[in-house]
Amino acid sequence: MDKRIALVTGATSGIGEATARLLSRNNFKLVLCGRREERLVKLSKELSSFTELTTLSFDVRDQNGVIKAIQSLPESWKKIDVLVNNAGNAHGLSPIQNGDVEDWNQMIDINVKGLLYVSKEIMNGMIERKSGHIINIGSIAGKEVYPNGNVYCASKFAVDAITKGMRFDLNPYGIKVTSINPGLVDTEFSLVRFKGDEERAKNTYKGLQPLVANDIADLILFALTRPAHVVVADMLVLPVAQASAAVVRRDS
Ligand code: NDP
Ligand code: 8X3
Repeated sequence: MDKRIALVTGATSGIGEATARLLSRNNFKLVLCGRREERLVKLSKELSSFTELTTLSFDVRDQNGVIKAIQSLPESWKKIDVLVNNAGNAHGLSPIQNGDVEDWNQMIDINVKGLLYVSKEIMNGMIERKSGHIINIGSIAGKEVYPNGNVYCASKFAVDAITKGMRFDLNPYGIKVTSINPGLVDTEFSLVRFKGDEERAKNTYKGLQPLVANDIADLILFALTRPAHVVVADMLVLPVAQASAAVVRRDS
């Protein structure tokens, strides 16, 4: 079987990087995306013994940059079979009345508008070919609001709504749409949320065994390898220690 081409956003770290590693060994050619170009180049070199790869460095917030980057793909890379919309982050964790408007803008621009810009560039090709698979990385924060989660939760609720919208609107074209919604995963996520404060980031996972990026990559591969007539629509995955967005059992 020919290898499918998968474009993974946020491949420079965490869930996206683990997904790139796993897909490279499982019959996918890869377009690795992220802003940190040196990481993309390093990862691409490392995985080149397993598959063909190319890289695109762009900021998902910049619609023109997104269009330019995706249109710059060589002809042989333009037929994207799989889009993993993974790029995203939380910025800050404060009561809404103390929220930083710049943090709000980042979360809405990256997690919501960025996902839309990338999808828009890729969906039309899938529609023409009447095939494709879009995997959106949501979150338990897109299913339940938790204290101080306010705008991050809103951005992930928006991802949930967009995923459901895609499922309706792309249904006539046979395009699969999957939503994967993790709980606590130990990546660079908390370091970004707490603006480089390593102590606070570490405390997020203190006293529990969180998920690791590879746990989510496994589910992405599972969803991508179901038979043609099956779509995994929506998965919620938590560490055993987590019962809900706000209820987590920690060893003292
Ligand atoms: P990481 O911080 O490890 O990775 C985030 C990725 O997103 C990086 O590769 C980063 O690349 C990319 N990214 C961020 N901003 C931009 C931007 N403006 N333009 C392009 N790429 C960008 O976190 P995770 O791996 O944990 O996060 C991946 C996804 O999983 C996110 O959507 C997150 O919301 C979601 N998630 C995470 C959970 C967790 O607990 N970790 C739980 C549930 C969902 P670069 O900086 O190089 O651009
Ligand atoms: C990341 C999980 O609980 O920190 O989306 O919001 S959480």
